[in-house]
Amino acid sequence: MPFDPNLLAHTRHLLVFTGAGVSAESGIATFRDKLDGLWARCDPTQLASAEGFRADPALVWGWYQMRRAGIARARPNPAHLAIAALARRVPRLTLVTQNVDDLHERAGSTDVLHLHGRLEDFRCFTCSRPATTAVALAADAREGRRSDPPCCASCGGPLRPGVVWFGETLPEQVLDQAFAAAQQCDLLLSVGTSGVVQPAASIPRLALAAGATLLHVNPQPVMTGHPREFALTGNAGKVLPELLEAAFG
Ligand code: BJW
Ligand code: ZN
Repeated sequence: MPFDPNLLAHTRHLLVFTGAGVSAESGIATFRDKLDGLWARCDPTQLASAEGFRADPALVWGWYQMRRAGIARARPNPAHLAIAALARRVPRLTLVTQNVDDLHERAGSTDVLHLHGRLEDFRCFTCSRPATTAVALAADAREGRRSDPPCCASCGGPLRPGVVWFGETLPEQVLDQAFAAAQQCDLLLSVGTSGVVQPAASIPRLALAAGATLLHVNPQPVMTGHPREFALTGNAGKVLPELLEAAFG
């Protein structure tokens, strides 16, 4: 059965749950895309881990600097803009993202719940103190080189990005707010995520279990077979503006 846009038009609490695919059309590689250059033989699950950082801090820091440079050059795409516009159309919208970029904010979304942290935050790998000075983006970052992390002003340890790596716990308050929204929403719009990384991937399942409808937007098949689950197959930058038009005219 196709998704009826009237359901969106009559939604009271919409939970938008995004993954790397929402930023793909801004030119940001998704997490499971093949890596280029120095990182072609690296596994992102190794790079995004404390073990990977401990083994080779300059490799991991260089990868993050390269991604930071790409995000600084990128612009929000029609999918980010459509999500920001949705907040003006429904009585209540909660935006939960797994992304560490700031493209939702730059599109005009507010109160974004970042489950996996943000690339622009830093803390010390050794003593965990947050770094108060902004980290400069080296001019060669976009070329993708190894790069030694800056040192902590308190203990001299290496700084690390304030993101959530594999094996680390998610920010508790953010996760609690996301789970609460999953249990309260009447529609969950899941955009551009493979839905394999836990505990984030349990959010759509939690919403279904609490009685919500689930709508996926993804060019790949992601349905699990639940009777209240729907999919719009395609790129978010095309599908979301069309969905808005169909629901609100
Ligand atoms: C488009 C598109 C377009 C493309 N339009 N769509 C239960 C079972 C098994 C394992 C675990 C479990 N619970 C926990 C684990 C372990 C682990 C885990 O889930 N592993 C799985 C891989 C199996 N989880 C953890 O370790 C988490 N921590 C934890 O559980 O702590 C508790 C604990 C601690 C200690 C001991 C024991 C327990 C932490 C997970 C942190 C994930 N972090 C990362 C890196 C963030 C920093 C960074 O960016 O560098 O987060 S990993 C990476 O995956 C990143 C993403 O946010 C996340 C999700 O990826 P996403 O967004 O779905 O991207 P892709 O690339 O997978 O998919 C893109 C999608 O877009 C695709 O579907 C495309 O088709 C689509 N697409 N173009 C629309 N134009
Ligand atoms: Zn320190």
